[in-house]
Amino acid sequence: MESALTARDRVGVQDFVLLENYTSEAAFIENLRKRFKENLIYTYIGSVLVSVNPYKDLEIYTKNHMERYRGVNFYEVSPHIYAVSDNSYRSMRTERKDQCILISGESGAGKTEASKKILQYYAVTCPASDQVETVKDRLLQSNPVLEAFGNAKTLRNDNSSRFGKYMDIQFDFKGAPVGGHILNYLLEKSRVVHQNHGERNFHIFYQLIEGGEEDLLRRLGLEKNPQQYQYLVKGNCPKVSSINDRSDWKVVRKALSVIGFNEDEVEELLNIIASVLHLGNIQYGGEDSGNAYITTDTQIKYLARLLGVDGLVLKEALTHKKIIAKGEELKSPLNLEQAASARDALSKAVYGRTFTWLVNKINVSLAYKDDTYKNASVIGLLDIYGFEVFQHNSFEQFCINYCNEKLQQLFIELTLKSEQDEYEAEGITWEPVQYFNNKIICDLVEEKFKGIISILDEECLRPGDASDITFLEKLENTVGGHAHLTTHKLADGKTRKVMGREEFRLLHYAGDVNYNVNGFLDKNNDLLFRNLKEVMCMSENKILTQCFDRAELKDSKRPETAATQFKTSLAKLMEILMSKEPSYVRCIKPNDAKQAGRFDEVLIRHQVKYLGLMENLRVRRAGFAYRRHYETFLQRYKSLCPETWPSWQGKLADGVSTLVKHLGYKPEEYKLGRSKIFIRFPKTLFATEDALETRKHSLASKLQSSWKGYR
Ligand code: AD9
Ligand code: MG
Repeated sequence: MESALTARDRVGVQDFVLLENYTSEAAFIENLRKRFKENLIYTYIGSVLVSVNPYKDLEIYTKNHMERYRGVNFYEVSPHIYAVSDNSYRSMRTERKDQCILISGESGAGKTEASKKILQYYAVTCPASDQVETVKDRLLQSNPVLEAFGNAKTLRNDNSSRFGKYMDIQFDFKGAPVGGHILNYLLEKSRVVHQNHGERNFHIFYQLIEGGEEDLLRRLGLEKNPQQYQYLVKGNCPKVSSINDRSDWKVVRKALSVIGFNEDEVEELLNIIASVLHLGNIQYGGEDSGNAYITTDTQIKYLARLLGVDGLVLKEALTHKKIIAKGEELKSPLNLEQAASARDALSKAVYGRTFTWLVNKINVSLAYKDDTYKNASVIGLLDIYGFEVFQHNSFEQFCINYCNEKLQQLFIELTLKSEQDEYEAEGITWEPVQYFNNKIICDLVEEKFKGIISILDEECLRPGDASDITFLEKLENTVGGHAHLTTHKLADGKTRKVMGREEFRLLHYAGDVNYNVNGFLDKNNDLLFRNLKEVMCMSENKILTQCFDRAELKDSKRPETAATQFKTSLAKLMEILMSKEPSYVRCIKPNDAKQAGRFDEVLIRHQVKYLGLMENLRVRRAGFAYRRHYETFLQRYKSLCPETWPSWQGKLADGVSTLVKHLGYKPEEYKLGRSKIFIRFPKTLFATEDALETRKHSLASKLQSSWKGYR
């Protein structure tokens, strides 16, 4: 049998708080590496779960595993996503407090897989009834549908979620799941019309083309070859070895019917998907005057039929722009470039709004119908894009990283608060911890009038010569002196070299990121010409009539900009999360090659940094490395003291006190709270663990020799 000491050498510690040298990043990474080698992908920092993507199927998600984690004490079994799931579930049940599980990490780190594992855990282990079975099925089946429409192959992940997702699972008083609700954030619409080399459009397009039955494709006017479609060829990557579009199509079709889509709705939905492909194939020619005209009439014919719109009106709208000035309608022709961008704007709007419609439709199907469930308890799952730093960072990265700043702020505040609360509840003096509060960066982005978003909106609304560059200049003039923002103009000699003229740099909590302002105004405006909106409002497609509301045409107010909408939805999300008790899953991607067994240290060190794990550990370890309820502690170690073995009859606190005195704990090594023992250093605990191991050994060998005597 391996001793506790050598086991620790081999597989590391299962909780980073037990690292002797807890401030050392090298020790942290070494511990991760040891465990990863042994296929131990999960490790705790206190109650936070750190998970490293194994890039292979491990036999740790079976029903037996689920049973093993059900109802057991969090720390008594090895770290697992099921332990976190179970812990949240039990806290919800016993403390009647809503929970949320926040999953973060960079693209490909395993967030979506983790959220699916949690959902499966609840589906299998929670009590059920007939009605609940339907809800469980729908909750599970919402995933393939949302992934088909919201995920795509990127360079980083073959199944990358291109939207943020927060999902509430609602439970009744018996603890059975009875409903759910999904909020979606910032779908990457630009992917509909353009993909980088080696990337694809959203899965659904390929699934439909590869998997769609012949009559269906004929009706939609589609050919069975993705290479025929302009919107699918940009990345030059029609096939992905890890993806089977044809079988995924079947899964999605079935999922749609489980969720409750009827045949008509599916037909309308597919009409829209096919229409986007036809829109992409619309081509323009240029008249001598420079005005654009459409050269591909077949597409218009299909579009008119599939969307139920007048072909001529659509044609006109794709080549002209209509504006209302002083109450009068003015129409002006578009040039080639403008026409192509109007067409793409329409495709993005149609796809983006259809996606939102889909989420709403799933929500209707997940909504609990019975009034008796009104007071349902909730566990929320947040699977949202992690911090992104690319070679070229644009408006999307700006929004995503802003979101991560907000989540980090929440995390720091809540972790510190929960530490503080625990010390207070246990009657132990709180020792203040120094930490970096990133509120200053959140304010820089979101403050009224002076924040980056406000400045961007102001430029978007300003008539005249407003451009991406004037936005940058305004940034320089307004927040140029800020400690967390630099531009080429403001940079000192050292940084100037690595900054472009069109960039601004934000000093995020996780590191510095340069953002290129090109396209910021357009993306933030996210405008669709009025006449294109009008055509969509006239559509006979029932989904589109819900997506494009006529009221929008009457409303002369400008719609909210993309960044402001995002800011508002994030503020709401923070409110939701604040009202719940959080648990955290921090996902790490081990290498860029999507390969099993490869532990790329440089890449991992980066993630440890921008997930704020060292800071997290420092806060958690500031006072005491280890804390346990008296009962748990006594149960585990009582055999080490003759007075507590085989059982302690008196008060638990007295039992623990007797035990640790017998073990020779020095007063500075521990503190006794109201219900828990706090141990300051890991070595104290290790010595106790080793003593336990030695005792087990000597018992085992005694037992063996006494058996020999009988033989
Ligand atoms: V993104 O920000 O949406 O691009 P995620 O969601 O963090 O990203 P995802 O969960 O999709 O990553 O994981 C990427 C791939 O890693 C999966 O498709 C699996 O092939 C692989 N993976 C992730 N987690 C596990 C796991 N626990 N076991 C086995 C895994 N494979
Ligand atoms: Mg994902």
